[in-house]
Amino acid sequence: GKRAFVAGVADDNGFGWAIAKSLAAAGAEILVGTWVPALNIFETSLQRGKFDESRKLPDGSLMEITKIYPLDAVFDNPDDVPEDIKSNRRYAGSTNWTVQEVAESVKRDFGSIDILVHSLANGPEVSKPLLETSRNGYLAALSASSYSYVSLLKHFLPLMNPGGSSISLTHVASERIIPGYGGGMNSAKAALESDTRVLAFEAGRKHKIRVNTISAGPLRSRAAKAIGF
Ligand code: ZID
Repeated sequence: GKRAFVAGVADDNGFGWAIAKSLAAAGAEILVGTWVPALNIFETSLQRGKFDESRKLPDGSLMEITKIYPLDAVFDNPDDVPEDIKSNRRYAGSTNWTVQEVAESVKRDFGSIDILVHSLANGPEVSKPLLETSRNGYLAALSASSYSYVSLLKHFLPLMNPGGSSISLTHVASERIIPGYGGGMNSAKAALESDTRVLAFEAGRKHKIRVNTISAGPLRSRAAKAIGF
């Protein structure tokens, strides 16, 4: 069977959860990466059976998540983590959650994966029009929503089996004006799409790994509700 690492699952409402379920239904083993500040509530809800109804697979069995890794995809290694995050109460309880450390942990625990899913985005100023977006807000959107994919793929490639596949989720706002999707998120998705072409070329040649991004239709996920969709 195949093994998948799905980054960006913190409840049962988003694309990451749905993709994990489809992969589980097709027989894949599921590992997830959960944003550190959301880890506690996700693990607790899962343990208490809150997601049992939505864990149901077509054959009646429940999706098993073999392991949940804390992850913050805006940091590549411990040297990148600023003091205020290190000492933040929501982060202090977890360890090894930078991208490089998560890849190392997965390698140590399982050796290899076949499928990498990037289902995460964040734009702190998403509700601001581009004309009112700060430099920091814009760069943070790119860091969390675009470079996070470059970084994940870079660090997971060495443990991906040849013939494997990687996907991310993009947004039509990369090519059309979508008022309300501000803060540089349009730019972040345009970067994600352009990077997908380059990464497909590079990872395809070097490691025989496919790289794609899917421009899905709207889904009332937590992230979508937060921006009023
Ligand atoms: P979600 O909240 O389930 O997933 C986002 C996840 O990212 C959450 O679990 C966060 O905890 C996690 N996260 C945030 N920051 C970090 C970080 N630094 N490190 C690790 N994890 C982090 O929401 P979702 O399912 O909507 O989002 C998944 C992907 O789908 C994202 O890339 C979205 O941009 C993308 N996407 C979603 C929608 C949608 O409808 N929900 C659309 C397009 C793309 C969309 O809104 N027409 C109109 C609208 C749309 C599509 C078409």
